[in-house]
Amino acid sequence: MPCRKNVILMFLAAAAAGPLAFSQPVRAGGATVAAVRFNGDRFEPAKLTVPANQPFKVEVTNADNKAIEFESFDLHRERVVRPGETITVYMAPTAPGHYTFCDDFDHSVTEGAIEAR
Ligand SMILES: [Cu+2]
Repeated sequence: MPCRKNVILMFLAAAAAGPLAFSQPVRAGGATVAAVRFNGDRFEPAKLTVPANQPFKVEVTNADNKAIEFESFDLHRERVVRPGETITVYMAPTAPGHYTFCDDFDHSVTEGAIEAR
């Protein structure tokens, strides 16, 4: 259970990241939430940064008019996201590293990545 001090330190760390702050995850209800949006041909942002060794959630919004399958082979998750839908994918505590995700329905879509650190 994280204490308030850790939450404040996380916000300070996010603020210190400066221009990258827009892609920093939000911590709500004890778990980090990182949001990504599929806009028709790519995921935005292309890279999500989350804290290592802590559970986190990825909110995936599909802003396109066709279904996608949000898939991370690295993190063992796959979820269909219908047009206009936002889903939440729960992730287990993850070792520091770089983990890719893709649209498993369309491999021409540029892969995104989750950076745990
Ligand atoms: Cu799949």
